[in-house]
Amino acid sequence: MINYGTKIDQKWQKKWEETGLYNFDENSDKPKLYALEMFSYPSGNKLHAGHWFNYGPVDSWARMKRMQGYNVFQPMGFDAFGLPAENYAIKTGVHPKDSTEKNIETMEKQLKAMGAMFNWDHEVVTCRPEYYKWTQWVFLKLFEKGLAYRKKAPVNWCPSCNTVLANEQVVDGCCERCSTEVTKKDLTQWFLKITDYAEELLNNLDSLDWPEKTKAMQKHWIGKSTGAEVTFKVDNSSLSFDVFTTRVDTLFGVTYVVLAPENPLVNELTLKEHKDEVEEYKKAAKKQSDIERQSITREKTGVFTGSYAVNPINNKKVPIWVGDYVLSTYGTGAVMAVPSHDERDFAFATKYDLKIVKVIEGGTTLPYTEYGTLVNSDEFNGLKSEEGKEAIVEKLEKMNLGSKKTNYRLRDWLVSRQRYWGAPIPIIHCEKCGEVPVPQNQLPVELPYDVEFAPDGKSPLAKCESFINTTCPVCGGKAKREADTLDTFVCSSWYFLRYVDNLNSEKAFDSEKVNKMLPVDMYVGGPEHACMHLLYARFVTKALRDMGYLNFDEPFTSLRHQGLILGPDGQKMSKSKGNTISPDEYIEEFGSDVFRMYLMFGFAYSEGGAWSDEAIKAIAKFVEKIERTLELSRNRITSKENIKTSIDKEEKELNYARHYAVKSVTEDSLKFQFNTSIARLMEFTSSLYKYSNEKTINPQLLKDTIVDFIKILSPFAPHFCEEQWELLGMNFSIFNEKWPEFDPLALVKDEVEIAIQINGKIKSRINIASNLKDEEIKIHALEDEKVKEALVGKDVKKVIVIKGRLVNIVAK
Ligand code: ANZ
Ligand code: ZN
Repeated sequence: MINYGTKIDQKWQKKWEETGLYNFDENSDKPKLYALEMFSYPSGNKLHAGHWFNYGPVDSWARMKRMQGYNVFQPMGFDAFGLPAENYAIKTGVHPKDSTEKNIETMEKQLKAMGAMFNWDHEVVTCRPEYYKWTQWVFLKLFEKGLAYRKKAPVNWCPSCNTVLANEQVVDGCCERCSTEVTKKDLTQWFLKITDYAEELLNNLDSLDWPEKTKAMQKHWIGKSTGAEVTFKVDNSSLSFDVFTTRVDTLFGVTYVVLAPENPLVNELTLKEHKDEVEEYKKAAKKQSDIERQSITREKTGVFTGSYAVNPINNKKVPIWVGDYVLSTYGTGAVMAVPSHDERDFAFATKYDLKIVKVIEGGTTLPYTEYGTLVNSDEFNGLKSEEGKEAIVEKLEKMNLGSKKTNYRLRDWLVSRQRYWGAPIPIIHCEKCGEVPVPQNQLPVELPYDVEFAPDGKSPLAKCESFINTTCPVCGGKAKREADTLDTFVCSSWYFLRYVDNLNSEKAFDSEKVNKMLPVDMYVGGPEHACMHLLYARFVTKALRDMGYLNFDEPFTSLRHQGLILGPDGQKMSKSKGNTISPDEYIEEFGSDVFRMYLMFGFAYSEGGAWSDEAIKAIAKFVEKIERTLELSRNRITSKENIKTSIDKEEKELNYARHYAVKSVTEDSLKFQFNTSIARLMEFTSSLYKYSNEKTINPQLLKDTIVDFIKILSPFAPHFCEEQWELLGMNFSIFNEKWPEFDPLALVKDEVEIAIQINGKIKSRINIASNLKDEEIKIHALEDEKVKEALVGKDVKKVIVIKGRLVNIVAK
């Protein structure tokens, strides 16, 4: 009889649900454990192998934690707003709300078939008004604190999605979603002031148990850089401008300055005879993306404005150029150029025949970009770079022409989207009162259903008269609603808070409840979220903390990333390549446990790899072997024949296998090393099988051992193990049992197995006490029956003992 598969799955899933086994008890006095997997996007493609790889192993981990005495909270929900549903609607005419709700229904069923301990009564769905009401509330709180603002700015525009993109959504100059090349557009947009938290977002990274690579990516994205701002006056003019430099020690080497083409000063500075050329250059620069402009390999270009600036440290006049390698969005949009010590400046100066003055002694060739000793720098000559920086800034400060300055690469988060399927931004524009927040008692600002959402670059909501026209909450006059919707990353920047208190209709969440349950103890999801979701969630947490709603600094204490499951051909799964694996068919055939165990055994969790049908079949065979073994063990335990009460060599071996497995499965699973955990369970199964076939057995020991065996297997094969637990005559549920602990003494082997070779070929194996001396081992080896037989007619020339493992006999 086969005791795994969908039938067993359903039996136990039903029982778990009926008995409310996994219901979260917020009043439990056990320590809390918040295990969270990144929620899914409800797509028409249903759950794929990647979802299972994300959710299954984490559920196993959480089950182990539950058995170790934790009060586990493991909620699930849907990140339901966003472009795919809208694009699907444009293609098929099915309204995003309808397709999304339908997809959620299917995916909920699939997720339930997984048999995870999800707390479904805490589910959140971000596109439902009862959720986005509070997303709007979060936005308004940020607005109140000056952390949400509107400004006209050159923004990233995807001409195919017809919407703006956050910097984080531009990958190598292309739209993260559709890979179309991103252009720049001047638009008035909403931003969240994540930059206010740049320093804390950077500093707290060190305290997090996160993958180092992810921390490094965030660090780089935040991009802290310490230097100085230096003021250059424009010669023969009252104008001046600041430059940001990380190398103020090279100030004497400045031979020209460069302004970004977008810098508003350019118009004022450019002399008549240079106007045409500069205008043309500006136009051309507009077409380039920031990424292209920063490319190291691209030839540096620029034009001269005709004006000069004065270097504050030595009063030398230097020409002012316009060049697109200077970005308007970084620092001050102006740089002091030091061709002798900067690659880009060197290339530029060489091309346009500008002066090059060496001011740092160190290397043999120019540009020399390392630190060194100052030369050609008047009173600062002889100082080391670091000292030079300090001394020069000090002098600039005295003249009021410079100071230390820290810059960040991080930009404010652009959150408005000109699309339909998102949470409306809860702001009303009044001619008299300006931007007026929608009062809290009028939330949610509901997303209207009947809207023409085909994208034409304008917000679909702007065309919906009944939505857009309203009255001003302050003066009662005619006003218009904000027509843009929020980036879906705003919805997901706080969902982990709402899970705890998802039914609250008075508040986004009860602070006391949330402070008790958070931070999330273990967060698991894809690494692609390093500089988006994970950064945004940290920012919103800190902002809400500063408003007094939360008492913790970081949302996710520990973070793990799952790897990617590839198609059988080793390629990324995709419909067009025809290499996708649909879990459903495998679940139908093997059930959830085999599928999950295959994923856990077949791949290193953080790495993933190529799918293999053979390997999943091997796991099914393994489960069958376990089943046979346990059946045999049960029969031996209940049979009154061939039993003993003593603890002999066989019992010691079994006991060793048991405690070794408990130890390694516990330790490896904690480290998310599920593949080695299952390998240990395989070894344990073999030991059990061997013992169950012994002539005489110790029934008590065997029973204790299979109790532990089923327990440590249960997180990996939850349905199967409930069944086996029942067959053993134990009480429901195994998941209320305590996780076994290992006995270190059982792991001290007092006997070891030694292989005996004759002329390099293994002839026999013997068990001997582990503390024997080499001479004693030799005697045991030579006395072995098989060895004696093999040595008949031969002379022993030499016996070599290799410590505790092997005896090699050389004989002729
Ligand atoms: C003079 C200098 C001399 C520089 C030298 C470097 C080496 P990070 O580390 O990324 O902060 N810079 C400043 N603003 C810029 C902008 N808007 N667009 C392009 N480049 C800009 O880099 C800071 C350095 O990048 C600054 O230091 C400035 O060049 C340049 F031997 O100033 B440096
Ligand atoms: Zn008004």
